[in-house]
Amino acid sequence: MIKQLKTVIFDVDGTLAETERDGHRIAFNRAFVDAGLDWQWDEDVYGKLLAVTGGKERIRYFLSDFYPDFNYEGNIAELIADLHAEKTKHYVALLESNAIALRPGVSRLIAEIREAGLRVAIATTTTPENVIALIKSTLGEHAVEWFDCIAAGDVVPAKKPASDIFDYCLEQLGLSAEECLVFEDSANGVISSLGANIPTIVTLNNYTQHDDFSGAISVFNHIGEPDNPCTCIAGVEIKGDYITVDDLKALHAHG
Ligand code: XBP
Ligand code: MG
Repeated sequence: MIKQLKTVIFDVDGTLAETERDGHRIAFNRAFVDAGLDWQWDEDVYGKLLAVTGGKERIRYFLSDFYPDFNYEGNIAELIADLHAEKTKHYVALLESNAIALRPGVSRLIAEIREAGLRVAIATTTTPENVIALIKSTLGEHAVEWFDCIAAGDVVPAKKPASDIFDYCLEQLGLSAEECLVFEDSANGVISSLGANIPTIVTLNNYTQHDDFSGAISVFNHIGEPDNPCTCIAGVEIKGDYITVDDLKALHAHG
């Protein structure tokens, strides 16, 4: 028998908001300028770098695959850690200036999930401070308390596409995979959530539109609003123009 849906787990970057292009990328570039480095990641390069999740891991990937001639006398792990810490400060400052809005339908659907007596949680690769700053700047100062679990960053050894962060989230929630539903935006995210056996819906974005979402229940362009309809790109369709809690329950039953 299919288990009842209890909790909807949201990825953060690219799913709740367009944080990659407008947030993380800008923050990395500001940290590079501060450090006197001439690296600047344009939108195209950043799209390629997104193959690797995790900011520190992404800088390391840039150096190994895009800038192998970079010559550094000091300790490279320390340089990466310092750059990442500065980048996080810039990113949080960007959010605090309200530079980034939630994607269509996110705020409405989270409110409806809670009103329906279901719960919400987060599973992300980014740092807890980044998640908290995004939630506060978009949903309100106390909205962090709405989430039963905020599973984030280095709390697990292996980042997405490993399933560790979703496994950890389920453990914290005390729920089985079939009692949850995930929203993801990327192939790495879907590999991770499906690796934890959690039924998954995709809301893709410009960076992830050509990703392989095999195994996802449905792929939409976004969650949708009454005045901003969503489109189902693949998989199980919904009845209306935007995703509701009833749709989530129906989609979950296909998982
Ligand atoms: C998010 C990421 C993160 C952010 C940067 O992936 O890949 O690396 O780009 O975050 P997902 P940090 O949406 O799949 O969780 O710099 O804080 O690591
Ligand atoms: Mg994402």
